[in-house]
Amino acid sequence: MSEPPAPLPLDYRAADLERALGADWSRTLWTAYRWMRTARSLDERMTALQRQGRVGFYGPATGQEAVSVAAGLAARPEDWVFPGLREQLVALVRGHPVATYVHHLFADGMDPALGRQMPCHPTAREVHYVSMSSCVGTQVTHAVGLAYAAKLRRDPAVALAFFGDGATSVSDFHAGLNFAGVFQLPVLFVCTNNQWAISLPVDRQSRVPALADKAKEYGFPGRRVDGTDFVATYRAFAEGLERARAGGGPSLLECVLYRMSAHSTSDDPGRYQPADWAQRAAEHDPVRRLERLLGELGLLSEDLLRELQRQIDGALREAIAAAEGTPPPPAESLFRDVVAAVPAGGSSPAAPGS
Ligand SMILES: Cc1ncc(C[n+]2csc(CCOP(=O)(O)OP(=O)(O)O)c2C)c(N)n1
Ligand SMILES: [Mg+2]
Repeated sequence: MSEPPAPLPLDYRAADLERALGADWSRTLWTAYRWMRTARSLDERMTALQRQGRVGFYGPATGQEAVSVAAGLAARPEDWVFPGLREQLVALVRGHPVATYVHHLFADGMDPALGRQMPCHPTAREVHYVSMSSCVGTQVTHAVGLAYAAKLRRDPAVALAFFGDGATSVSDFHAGLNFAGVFQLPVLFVCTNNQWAISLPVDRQSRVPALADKAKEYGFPGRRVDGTDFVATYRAFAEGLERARAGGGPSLLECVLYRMSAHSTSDDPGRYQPADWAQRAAEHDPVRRLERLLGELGLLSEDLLRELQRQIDGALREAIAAAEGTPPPPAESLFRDVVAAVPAGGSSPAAPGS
């Protein structure tokens, strides 16, 4: 696998930050940091709970937090989010309650999907966040379909289509980008290139080193951004969304980052990653990088950090206790939102052949 680039120093000055994030830049940075820390704590806690047998499955997004927070803060409420495998944080930043997400992870009676979806696949219609699909890449064409409808209806929504580096090898990626290019649709394609598709490194996925270059074939621009730099990533999202909103058509944003965790709780990366990968990836930790920047700007102290972590831990503890104290969905909820009238026989599906 090719050598990853060295992290660029985050040596932003106030004037750069104002240009990138707007006049309220210090509040934006602090909000971003709070969400990134929350996500990191969720990943640690849920991975531990899965190991204890208290949740069934979890897919961490450790190392990818800056991208989801940048998207969540840069997009407008009318935009629609079609996540890949690791963008649950976008829904939380857009206002889906963390406690509701935790109910979903426990698949209890307060889970909006009523336990009928795999854990870690939340759905949050109220914040225009579509349930993710474990089938790699299928959401790309769904996002394009929404963008086509938005254009026909003159609706100002932009569709954000997230996917991993591995998804650039599936046919839905190519069909989706081609259609969006031909019809100049309001879509921002976002590739979170964490350099792995489970055990397959990105250089076995594509001969082209920069995945952003694939956009050229479909007639629109692609750009690469350091996806561990919140400021640069936010700016890139703002520009891509603005272009789509103004009728400029689609673009592809490749966020280069480092998977700092296993693919999921069903994976053991020790079987295939180089021995020094974890250490190299940790040098690109987006949470530590933003923390350092906030410290240099005088916006973060040890005391503030301790207090923030105390609040996050408290909220998660409460949410987990509430979920574990909630009964499972009732059996008769099996058909809710599925059929208008529950068929005779109540909640039990008809026997085959009957
Ligand atoms: C169509 C399809 N093929 C294969 C799989 C098995 N699978 C699940 S995740 C994954 C890798 C995805 O890699 P990437 O797109 O880079 O996303 P990441 O997990 O790195 O976020 C594969 C091959 C699947 N779920 N769907
Ligand atoms: Mg990947």
